[in-house]
Amino acid sequence: MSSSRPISLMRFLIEEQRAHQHINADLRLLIEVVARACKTIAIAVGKGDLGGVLGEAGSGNVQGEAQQKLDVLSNEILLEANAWGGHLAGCASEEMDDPHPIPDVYPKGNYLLLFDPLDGSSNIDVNISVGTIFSVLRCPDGVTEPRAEHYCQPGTAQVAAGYAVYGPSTLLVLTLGHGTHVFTLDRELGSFMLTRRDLQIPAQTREFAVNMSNQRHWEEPMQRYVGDLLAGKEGPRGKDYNMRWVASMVADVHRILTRGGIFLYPWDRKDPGKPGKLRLMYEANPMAFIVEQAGGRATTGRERILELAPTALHQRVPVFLGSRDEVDAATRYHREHDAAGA
Ligand code: P6P
Repeated sequence: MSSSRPISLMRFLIEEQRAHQHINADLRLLIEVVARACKTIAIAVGKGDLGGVLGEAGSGNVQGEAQQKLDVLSNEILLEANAWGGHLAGCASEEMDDPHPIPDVYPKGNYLLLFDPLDGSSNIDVNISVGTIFSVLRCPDGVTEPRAEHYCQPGTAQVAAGYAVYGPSTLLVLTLGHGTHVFTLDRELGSFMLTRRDLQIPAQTREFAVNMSNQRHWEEPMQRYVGDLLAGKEGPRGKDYNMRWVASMVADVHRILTRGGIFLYPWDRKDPGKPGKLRLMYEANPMAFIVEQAGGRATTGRERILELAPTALHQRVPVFLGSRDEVDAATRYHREHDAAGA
């Protein structure tokens, strides 16, 4: 077979296992099982109205959000796929209040899997790209029944992270701590094939992603930062910017990984009790790991996301991530504001 053909996810993982000590058989199985679950979710998402799975499930999740039928189905697909392999000590999901133990009938492993089974699900009924986000941690030694506090590890403890984006093509973007790599689902083979190895985000950008309808609720440094972007080449940044907002984090982050940009979801006064909209453990941390492994940055506007010490499984956090120089600029606005007020 010609060497120009892309290699499969399985071959990539086996070659990574040979080349580095950071991946073992259980972690390889975990990634393959999650990838297979994402293929099943892609099929369900792709059926749309024909699958009878659009619309609300009639239930709510711990976030207080109405669950879509596909949210619940995607969650079940991931739980069932990961139950029997003996690679996990437990799972945690945006869609479940508490961590989900591995059934006693199956052996347990040393990894913890956290996921947002279907991110951006409010876009499903209008046929906009959605995705699955996942993060992998080690279960603390000696813990056989992991509780929420055992999942609350800093993002730097992640051994792997990835997302699937269900768009015009179905992609799996993955990091095992040695670069960020893109796999495209070959629907005829039914396999994810390596199409981009060691992706690098452009350090600079002219594109930002934010929900502008929240502008009046932002704190001063965020107002000033975005105001300077909108001022364009006549303003302090000296260049014109473009704006995109899909309202599906996976779609926005994938565009940024591919062509550069900055994703912004800051704290706002709309709900002062919430430190942000996005969840740290299964949205911000995995995306931050992926972005940093591609040469980008991810902060809260003040601190590196991966170094945050989590206090709760479903805690929220402000998110500024993407092109290195642009995230540094946005973070500088916030730090200078704080220093002036100190
Ligand atoms: P807004 C989807 O609900 C999500 O969690 C992310 O995927 C997305 O980036 C964000 O919320 C969109 O939020 O306030 O623009 O609807």
